[in-house]
Amino acid sequence: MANFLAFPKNFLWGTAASAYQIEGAAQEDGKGTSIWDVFAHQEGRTYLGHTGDVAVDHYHRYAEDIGIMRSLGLNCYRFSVAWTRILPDGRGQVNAKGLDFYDRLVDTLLENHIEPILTLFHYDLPQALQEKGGWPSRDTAYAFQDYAAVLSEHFSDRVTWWITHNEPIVTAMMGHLSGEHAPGIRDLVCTMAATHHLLLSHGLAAQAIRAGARRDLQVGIALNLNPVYPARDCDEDRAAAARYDMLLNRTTLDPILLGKYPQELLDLAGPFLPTIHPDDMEIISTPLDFLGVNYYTRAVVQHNPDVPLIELNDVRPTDSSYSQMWEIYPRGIADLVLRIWNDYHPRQIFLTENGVCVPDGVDFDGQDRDSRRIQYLQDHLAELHKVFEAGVPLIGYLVWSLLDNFEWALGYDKRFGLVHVDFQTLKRTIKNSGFWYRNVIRDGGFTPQEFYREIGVNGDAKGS
Ligand code: GCO
Repeated sequence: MANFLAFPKNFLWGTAASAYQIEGAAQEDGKGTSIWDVFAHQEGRTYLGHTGDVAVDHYHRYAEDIGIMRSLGLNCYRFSVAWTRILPDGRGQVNAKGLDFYDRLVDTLLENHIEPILTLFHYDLPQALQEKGGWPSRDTAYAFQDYAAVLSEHFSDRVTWWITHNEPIVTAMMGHLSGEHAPGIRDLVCTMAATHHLLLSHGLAAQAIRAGARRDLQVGIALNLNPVYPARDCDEDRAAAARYDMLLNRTTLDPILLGKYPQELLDLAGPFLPTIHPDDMEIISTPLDFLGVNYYTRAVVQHNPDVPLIELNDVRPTDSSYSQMWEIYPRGIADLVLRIWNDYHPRQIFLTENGVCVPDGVDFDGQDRDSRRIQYLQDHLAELHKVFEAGVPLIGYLVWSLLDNFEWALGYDKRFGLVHVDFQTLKRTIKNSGFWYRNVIRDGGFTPQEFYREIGVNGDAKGS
């Protein structure tokens, strides 16, 4: 029989979410308009024109949702603050009703012994700042610094855990290069400028959060990182993998943890970077208490001289398993965390997102039998357990997400929740994965089991 995999007593077990994806109440209590409010309403931007206007109505149902968290035994919960609820135009006058909502949220979490983990920015930039240039403009970084000071001043008496940005490379790339996310720009110069200013704003905010704090805080950032593997065992593909790793991972890791951009990035895209001021790299590399890692999948790439600039393309291994969005590759989480530890030695590592979208729904008897999700979470946690054994200071794990929610351009078509949400009635139903996670938290670990085994086209059982 397999062994019980035990996690430390003080391990942080929780879930993660973001404001626009769950709150709804897009026009309520003095909230300003964000770039996602605008973008989702533009024709053709999201699946079937879905928007976050109502989302899963967490703004009104937060108490019910915290009740669910408590019933699952979560000891922490990561959420993001909508900048436009606090400062409707991005800067200037503070909207007291916006602070009130997050006061109610934070206080109710604490009453239920759930540690709040506050993310300052999860893609929903105030539209007023977009109109002044958005992230490609350096001024936005200073506006973010002021916003961080307001939040720290108000919440640092109760909130210990702070995350400046969620996945800045996604904001830069999907918002400014592929245009799949708000603000829907497609321009390399804007992308590089956004990258630098997002990083700068991270450092400025980290400093502002600590400066306004009334006690010791834990300040970090959440990066989406994908370990990159060569498609074939040859020098060209290995070089392509190193190049892609540099773009996806080192573009943010190196400045934040080493205080410099990778030389290869400067060689490749240097002319597209904005002016870097003398102190910028020092600000960007302000020491952090933890590094947040969001992991979902790996990348596999091959050399391709026909692709401009990067000369590579990604491939989908045929002998693997897939969710509705990505390859399922549990080993990647251990490879990634070990690599980050070896190359960068952050003080602590926090797994700030991991999860999967698979088709699931409520059966006739009211159960949601999402065994593929349970298998995914179990296999990733089992890999993470190895990382402990290697001595990496891993402090917590957050499932994306508690509730099914608005998956950006994919709208409500993709479900990531431990809790099913009927998007018509907004009824919440805990899925089997939610009950499984509750047991893991209660027991401080689990004995690996088989919940779901895929059958390949030739009828053989497939390993995950
Ligand atoms: C992101 C975000 C989340 C996503 C999640 C699933 O990765 O874009 O952090 O908002 O919903 O990662 O794709």
